[in-house]
Amino acid sequence: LGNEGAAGLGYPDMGELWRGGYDMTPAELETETERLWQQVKPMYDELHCYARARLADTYGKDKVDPKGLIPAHVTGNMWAQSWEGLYPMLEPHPGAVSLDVTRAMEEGGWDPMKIAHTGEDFFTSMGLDPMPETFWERSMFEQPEDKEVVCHASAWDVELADDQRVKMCIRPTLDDLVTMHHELGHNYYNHYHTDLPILLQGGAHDGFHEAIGDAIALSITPGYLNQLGLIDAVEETPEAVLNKQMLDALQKISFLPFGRMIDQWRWDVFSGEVAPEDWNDHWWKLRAEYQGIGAPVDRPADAFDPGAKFHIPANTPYLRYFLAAILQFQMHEAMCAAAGHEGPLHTCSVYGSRAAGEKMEAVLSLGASKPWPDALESITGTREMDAGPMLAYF
Ligand code: X8Z
Ligand code: ZN
Repeated sequence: LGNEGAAGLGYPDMGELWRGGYDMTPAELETETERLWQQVKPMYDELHCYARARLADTYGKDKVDPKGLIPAHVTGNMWAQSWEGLYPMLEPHPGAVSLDVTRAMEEGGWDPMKIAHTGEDFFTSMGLDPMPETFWERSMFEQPEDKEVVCHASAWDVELADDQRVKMCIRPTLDDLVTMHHELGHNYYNHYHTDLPILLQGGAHDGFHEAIGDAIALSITPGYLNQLGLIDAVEETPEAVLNKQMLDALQKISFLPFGRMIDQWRWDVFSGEVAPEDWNDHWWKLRAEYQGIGAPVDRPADAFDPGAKFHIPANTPYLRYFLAAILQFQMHEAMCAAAGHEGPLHTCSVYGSRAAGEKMEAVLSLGASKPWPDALESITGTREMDAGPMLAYF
C-alpha cells in the first residue's frame, strides 16, 4: 500500500520516497549512509569484541562464542539496540565511580513531573523559551491506570499551532531522563519553527529533529548529575573517566549498526529485492552483518521478528536515528566551542550557556526552510555530516 502511494508521487517505491528527503538523490543518500557507517564501524567492532569476550567469560564459551555473534537476549534490551544493561558486567574498573543514577532517582523521589521540569530547565538555562502553559496541561507524563496507551515516547505539535505535548510513561531512570530531553528537542524544534509556512515546519532533515534533544542530553555529564544531586562529587581519575566512557559507549556506540540496519531491511523489502517469505531471514542476516547479533533460538519459518520493533508497524522511518546518533556529537562539539569549553569533549556541559543556546536557536528557527547543509553550517561551520566529533568524544 505504501508503494502504491509512493508510485502516485512519482517514486519507484516507498524506500526511494523515504530516501528522497535529504537534499540529494536517493542513491547518493545510500552512499552517504555507508560512508558514515564505515567511519564509525572500527569503534563499534572494538566495543563488540570487548563485550563478547566479557560475556563469554561470564556465561561460558558454549553460550557466547568469543569469536562469533552476541545472542540478542543477553544485552538487556529487547531489540539489542543499546546495551547499557550490560554495564555492571562490562564496567572496566568496578567501583571507581558510582554511576547508578537510576537508584538515586528512585530513592530521591524523582517523579515524572520532576523529570519533565528538569528537562525543560536545561533548555531555559540556555536562554530558550519555556514550554507553553498548555504543554503542562495537555501532555501525558505518566502511564494512566484506567486505559491502555502506547508507551513508546513521542512528541506532538497538535494542529501545528505551538500546542506542544509529549506522550510518555516516565519512570525514574537515567534512560527516561535522557529520553525526556530527546522529546523536548522535538517540542523545541516545533516551537521555534512554528511561524514558518506549514510546508517549511520540520527539521532541516529528519535526523536533525532526532538529534536536538540528544545533543542537549550529551551535557548530562557526571558534573551535571552531581549538580542535580544524583551522584557524589566526581574525581576525574582515569578509571572513573573510562567507566563513564564505557557507559556512554554502551548507549551510543552500540546503537549505530541498529540505526543503520533497520531501514536497510525496509529499503530491501519495499524495493521487492527480498520476497515476503524471506523477510525474517533477511532481518537476521542484516542483524548479523551490521550488529554482530544473532537470534537467541532458531526462528520458525513463519516468524516476523521485525514486527516487534515499534517503528516497523508504526511505519516510522528509522535512518533518522542513525544520522542523529552522529549529528548530535557535531552539534554538541559546536555548542561546547560556543560555550568556551576547554578540555576533552566528554567533560563538556553547556548547561547555562546562552552562547550555546543561540547556536541551537539558529538551527531550530530555520526549520526546513533551507537545505540541511545550510542549517548544519549555521551551528557547526561545516556542511558535511561527519563522525569526527563522535570519535573525538570517545
Ligand atoms: O523512537 C525513539 C524516540 C521517539 S522519536 C523515543 N527513539 C528510537 C527508538 O527508541 O528506537 C530514540 C532513539 C531511537
Ligand atoms: Zn525522536
